[in-house]
Amino acid sequence: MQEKSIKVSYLYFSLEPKAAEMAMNSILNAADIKKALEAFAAADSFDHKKFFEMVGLKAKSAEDVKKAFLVLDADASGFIEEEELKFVLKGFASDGRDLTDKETKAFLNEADKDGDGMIGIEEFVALVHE
Ligand SMILES: [Ca+2]
Ligand SMILES: [Ca+2]
Repeated sequence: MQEKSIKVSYLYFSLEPKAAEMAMNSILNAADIKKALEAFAAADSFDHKKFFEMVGLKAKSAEDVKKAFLVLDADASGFIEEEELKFVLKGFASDGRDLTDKETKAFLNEADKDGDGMIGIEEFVALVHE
């Protein structure tokens, strides 16, 4: 199961590298995304609160945040799983870096309020607007 979700995310981002970026650019400003990705370019520097603020997602309505969630849920399972979270920056821009395991786990722990190991859509909206 775990292996399958890794493969799905990998395929999604390698075959359609621009699909997620294009969808995200319909919600957010590409220049803001670029700036935010540059701010967290160093490994283990990722801060989801500052990132969501910098890309402009925090200021968006719940409806727009849900649209962003659907882009990041690459396999359309209804959840952002740990393996999708690792590639979450590629959902904003195709050249976004992978999160480190440490960043991925910290991000998941912050977002996963019900403790099922995945980020549901309502958990994502709550996290972004936190
Ligand atoms: Ca998913
Ligand atoms: Ca959860």
